[in-house]
Amino acid sequence: MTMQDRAAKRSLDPATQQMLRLAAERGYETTWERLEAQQPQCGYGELGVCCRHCTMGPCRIDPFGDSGPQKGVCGATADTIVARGLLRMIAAGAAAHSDHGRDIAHTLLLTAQGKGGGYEIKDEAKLHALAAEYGIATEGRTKEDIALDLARAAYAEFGNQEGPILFTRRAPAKRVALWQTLGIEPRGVDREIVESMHRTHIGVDNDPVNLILHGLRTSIADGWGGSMIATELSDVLFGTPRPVQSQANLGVLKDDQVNIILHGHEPTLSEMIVAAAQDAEMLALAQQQGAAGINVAGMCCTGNEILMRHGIPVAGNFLQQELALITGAVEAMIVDVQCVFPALPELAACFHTKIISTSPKAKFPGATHIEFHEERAYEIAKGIVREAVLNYANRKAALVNIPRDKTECMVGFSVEAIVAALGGTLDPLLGAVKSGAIRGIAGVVGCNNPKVRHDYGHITLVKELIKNDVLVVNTGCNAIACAKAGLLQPEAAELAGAGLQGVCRALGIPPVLHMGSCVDISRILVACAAIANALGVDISDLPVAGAAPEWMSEKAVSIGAYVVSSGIYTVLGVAPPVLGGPAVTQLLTAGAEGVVGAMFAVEPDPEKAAALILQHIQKKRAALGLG
Ligand code: SF4
Ligand code: MSK
Repeated sequence: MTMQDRAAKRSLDPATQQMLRLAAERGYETTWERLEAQQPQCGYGELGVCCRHCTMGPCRIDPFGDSGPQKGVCGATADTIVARGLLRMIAAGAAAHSDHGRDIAHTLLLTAQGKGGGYEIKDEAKLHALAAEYGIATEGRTKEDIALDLARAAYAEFGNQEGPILFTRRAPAKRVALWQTLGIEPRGVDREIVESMHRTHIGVDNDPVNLILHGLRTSIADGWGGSMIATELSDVLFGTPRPVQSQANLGVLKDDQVNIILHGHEPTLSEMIVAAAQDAEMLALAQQQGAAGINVAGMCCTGNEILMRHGIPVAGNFLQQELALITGAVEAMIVDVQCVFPALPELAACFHTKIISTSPKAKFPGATHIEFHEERAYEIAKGIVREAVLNYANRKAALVNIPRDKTECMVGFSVEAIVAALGGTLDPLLGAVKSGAIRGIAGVVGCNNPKVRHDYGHITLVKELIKNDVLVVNTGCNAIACAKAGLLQPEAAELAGAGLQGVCRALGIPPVLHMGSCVDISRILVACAAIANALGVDISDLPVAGAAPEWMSEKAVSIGAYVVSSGIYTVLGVAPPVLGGPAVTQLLTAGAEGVVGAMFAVEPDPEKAAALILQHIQKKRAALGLG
């Protein structure tokens, strides 16, 4: 296979293909080579039938049943092992999102106490709305006093023993009642995660159904708890996103400027870096170093956070993190937590690029560690930017290869922004759904995965959906894929069916609405709840669906679980490690429908995935009498 063909097989994105060809030419190792080196990957692991929860193991179950053990040493069956493994994945994913939410609550607390090193409360209207939801008095109080009570109340949601988690009350009453009947209404965020670990210890919960039900409860604590707290309090601190124009792909890096890439997830650090990069002192220093300016670009979800709020361009999604380094034009890649390859420092050593880790929770051997503390946020951010600026002089011109590809995008569709675009009420959207101009709404989210052709699953599925008049809302790496492919521009309406096209043209919006980072899938839940409440039905009655065509992380497992728990049919492009447990597989892909009103499907072909979603939307429309 030629280098060209190989690169095209790995990615749909031209900038990525260009960098992959360069990597092959120069012998830089990327995730794709490491995936190949891992072949064949463990079949037991793939099916989820291995367990090392105790030292009587590790145990694995023969999936074919004729040549190996059918039970672990303790007697655990394949379904028990699979269910325990899945529950631990959900717990890890929920922990990641929720710890992010806790950090934002902590930042709000410090800010309210006057100890936030440069943060301020940017959205007072949202602060007041949330205070009202929590029953916090606002009359005659300063925003700091209100924020202090709000931060404390949100903080308490993590350690609460009895619940309910307040934001679960945003779900339609029927949904909440169903969760209560099933015994899966979450109590405190941390409690459900801890209980997941307890239940999956040897000799505790061995009933696959009981384990999966707790997985749903833990995931609800993420989606309607930790993640939603992260989103809402980020809006209070940093502002609720409104539509803004920007650009996406590696072409946003600049030849003649200091390039800083912000990679990871939490907006606390990235917000301050964005501010510090505009500091006159830093700009003067950059000039002294011979640079025309300081160019900040995002990557993955921290990229989405600053893209949505400031229009800071995004350099790429998950699988482009190494390729950004291969441009040779990055002075510093600043990382915090989640989705950051441990491989980065070794690759960065081939260039002048500094990998700067900042979180006490995430250190990377080979990286420069400059620990970030909210109390001294601006001062530390300036120190980090200084490191990057001073590194500009070390750039090796001969190694610089910045692809030209960059695409215009319109982003920033928070629920508030969507309602504003609709003229202040959901009615035009409901009208369009009822008339059939919009057949339904699909949330397409999630990662990249080198097992799937990069961006192909995302773009093919989204194009197919909008062509069939399904409005797409997205977050995470799907949103970045769509930005690069030009689907986040109002002009992309021409790719939509006549009905959706008409709605987009009338409102001046793209057919694919960027709603934010991974934790912002909570915005999609809020939107679904609002639509269901307006129609007087449950979320599971709506013509809506979810999809994650290229997912890879444990966070995505938790997301999938809370989306299904919320009543939304979800199609996965990559199979989770459950297929070795027939009862668990049956429960997730069929039985769940009768329990929570929604289920999973696994479909690697994005065109077939679109067909499944369209079929589902049609079924729901018919049940609502919408035809
Ligand atoms: Fe094996 Fe059971 Fe121990 Fe798992 S918990 S390693 S199945 S003995
Ligand atoms: S960054 S979790 S690769 S979407 Fe949120 Fe992208 Fe998935 Fe990370």
